[in-house]
Amino acid sequence: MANVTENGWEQLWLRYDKKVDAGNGKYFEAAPQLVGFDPENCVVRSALLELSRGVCGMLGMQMKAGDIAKAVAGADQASNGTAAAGADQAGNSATGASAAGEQGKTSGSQAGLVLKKVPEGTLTESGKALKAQGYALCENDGRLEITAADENGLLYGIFHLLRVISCEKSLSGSNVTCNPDNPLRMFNHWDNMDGSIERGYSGRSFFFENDDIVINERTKDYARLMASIGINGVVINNVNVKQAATWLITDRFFEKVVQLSKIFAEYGIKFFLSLNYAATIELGGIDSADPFDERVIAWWKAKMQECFAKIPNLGGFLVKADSEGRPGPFTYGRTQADGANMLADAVAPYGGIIIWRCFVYNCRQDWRDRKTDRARAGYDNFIGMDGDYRENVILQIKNGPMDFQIREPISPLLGGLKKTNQMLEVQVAQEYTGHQIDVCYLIPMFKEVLDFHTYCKPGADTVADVISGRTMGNKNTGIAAVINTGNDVNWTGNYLAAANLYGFGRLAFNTELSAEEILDEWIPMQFSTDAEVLRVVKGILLPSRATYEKYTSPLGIGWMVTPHDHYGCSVDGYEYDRWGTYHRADHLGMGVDRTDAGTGYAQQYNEPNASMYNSLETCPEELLLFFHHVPYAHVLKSGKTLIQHIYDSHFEGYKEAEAFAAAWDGLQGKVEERVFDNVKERFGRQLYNAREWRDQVNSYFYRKSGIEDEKGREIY
Ligand code: GCV
Repeated sequence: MANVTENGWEQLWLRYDKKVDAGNGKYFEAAPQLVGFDPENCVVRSALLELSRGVCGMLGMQMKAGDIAKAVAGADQASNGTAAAGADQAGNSATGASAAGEQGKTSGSQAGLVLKKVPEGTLTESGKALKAQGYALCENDGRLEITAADENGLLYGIFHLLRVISCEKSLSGSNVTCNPDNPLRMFNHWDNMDGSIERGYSGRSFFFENDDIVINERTKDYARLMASIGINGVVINNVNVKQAATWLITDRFFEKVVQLSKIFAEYGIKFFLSLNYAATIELGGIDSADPFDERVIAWWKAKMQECFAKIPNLGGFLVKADSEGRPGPFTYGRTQADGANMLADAVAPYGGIIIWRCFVYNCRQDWRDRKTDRARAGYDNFIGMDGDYRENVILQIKNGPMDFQIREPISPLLGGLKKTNQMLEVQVAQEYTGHQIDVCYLIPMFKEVLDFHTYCKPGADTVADVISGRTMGNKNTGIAAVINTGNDVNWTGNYLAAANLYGFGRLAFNTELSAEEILDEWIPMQFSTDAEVLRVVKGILLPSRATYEKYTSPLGIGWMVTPHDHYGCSVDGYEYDRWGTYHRADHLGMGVDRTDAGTGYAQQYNEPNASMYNSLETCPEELLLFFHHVPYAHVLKSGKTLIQHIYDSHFEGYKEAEAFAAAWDGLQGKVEERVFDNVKERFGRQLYNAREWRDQVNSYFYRKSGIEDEKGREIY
């Protein structure tokens, strides 16, 4: 069961240890036939090598690297008669394929594995049209065929096949077509060049150390992990681009940037960098970053020409402007569209895109006037320019209007913007959701976001519709997550946090997957196919978000975390409100009035959402305190008063966390010892944290309200 490689890090769900063969070995007795794919293509080669590695590890079908080279060579001769690339050079894995076979044939009767390229739009066996980066996997009479319109599709098809083997399921009778729902499926790293990670909870960066770029075998394993879940774009550096990171677009780092981006290219992943909007000042020696200044425009044009000429796999750039101290166009009296478009024009000749974040707000606002509302900022700063953005600009919008709280309404910009490319940003890194100490499976939350009806267009109005391009018919759209990885042996600090890493990628590819289906894949791949392990881990993960919510901030109010660190309870701790009034709690009630009578935020939604949130009667209760200031005696639909709900949910949340820890204890001996110990140790810390939250929140509101707990429990 060993899964720590000799290099010192794990393979997570790509561990490829020995599995029970559910009758799949027969597809790999002969070398796979390549039809239409260029065997010299680096992504094709990665796919074949992954196949060989997986089949060898899981089914024990030995084959030397030379044999896959033969397979590649055979295919190459059959398709275009040129010499093949030596797979030996590309890796040293073994493969289940045994001989070159009759390459290029597509005869329906031939058993084995066929990897076939077809034009986009081709109808698959299951009657669907193949899209870019999609694949079909089909089995008939011992012949298994992966059909794809491009190399990414082939790679994802191979990973699908390996997933099935890893879960000890049969490939026989397979007939699926999997097209990606989102064109762009990205991870954003908040890694700094000194090796630290902003909001990182699993060690240091594996991309950077001592203001330099790190490239090693782990980089490749990272790319494999990403490709295995369908990720096709990665931003390697923090959106807060400071000091050395500003120089990533200069000769000082180009050589290593290129090396890194080539590794990504081998796995079909576009390479992105975060940009410092003020680079004209910091690098260019120009005294301005005004997007209308000709010197600024010319500098960026030349810089982008240089970047795209030097970095072959560059997809574009991510920009955080005018937020939390970062520079931006506001300094020059320009709009966010002015800034984004100036950069978009500079990258357009090279097919580049600019992903512009909508996390723009004034963190120095004075909250005491009760009208000021950070939640309003994203919409107020962007909605007026809807339709003014270039085609190669995508606005990246956090799921909620504030900042990745355990419960927030969906940002009204999503589906509020009707003529602008949009991308959803979620946070897999557990900044506000337990720092990868507390268990918190986030996929149920992401599903809620994707399923939300924005009412922007009849029949195609969910967030999933908007970001997939279905609403507007646009193609520069997608989904991004702030990643939760670091250089810890297990990548994510807590082993259970890898469920969020895996789950995000799978969900980004297929937004229809349920949170449970994702676990049904991930648990057998990463831990064990033992039914008890599956039952217990699912029993912990599926309700874990609800549990975390119960023992932290109630009914959508959010925050109440320690300032800056964002772990642990501090009821008045919201760092951008130094008067401690964010939650508006007094002796009578609590909650922020965001109705017409309050900050007016509810009006930012399309109808009927605006009215729904505006009214106390129709506002969903899980968001009650986000939208309304409510007396403690207010009776909820459950029949409980608000204050009793606070007490009860906090006691319940703690008890549930205790039950998770006990359930995990039952897995001793069923999962590897270091996995068991790691999660057990985290549960110990989670219980301490949950108890602190429970007691601090309950005491705070008991003292404010003076209302006793009906159940007479100990509240101080
Ligand atoms: C990268 C929050 C986080 C910051 C983060 C910021 C952002 O404010 O606390 O660490 O900065 O969001 O998303 O830009």
